[in-house]
Amino acid sequence: MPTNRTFTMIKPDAAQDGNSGSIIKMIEEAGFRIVALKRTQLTVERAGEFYAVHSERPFYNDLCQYMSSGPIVPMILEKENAVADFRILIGATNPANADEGTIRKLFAKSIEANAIHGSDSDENAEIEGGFFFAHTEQF
Ligand code: RTP
Ligand code: MG
Repeated sequence: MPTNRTFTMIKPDAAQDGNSGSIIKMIEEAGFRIVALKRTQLTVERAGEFYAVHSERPFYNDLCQYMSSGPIVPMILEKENAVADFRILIGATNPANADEGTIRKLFAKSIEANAIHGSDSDENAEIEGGFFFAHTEQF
């Protein structure tokens, strides 16, 4: 089967709590290959751009504040069926509904501070990866 790519970022709550290493270990043990990785911080404007699809939602302003509140760890990942399998690995948006053993069940604090992002389609994975990484940074 061909591999494809997804995009993820460890969100400020998990990065601040020192959980990046544990989360990256879970990602690699689940069979994802890291294609690109860095630690960086979004401005509130860049967070707004990344989550522009949610600009009409009531939680948008809070989300942009939260996502710019501290360092994040964006990554591009590769695996067979990467987008769908990664959504299973991270679990439901609200950690109260996340399955046992998922990253959000283990590390998320709330529906907003939910530890990690995962792209929802191949098309968005490409766009989101390009938001953080030049092609010369993807191996
Ligand atoms: P993500 O895009 O971050 O992987 O999360 P998702 O697909 O599971 O959830 P989505 O609906 O795309 O929402 C994006 C992020 O917005 C925050 N959120 N807050 N307060 C709320 O009701 C609420 N709902 C969503 C979360 O950080 C969510 O991951
Ligand atoms: Mg989403």
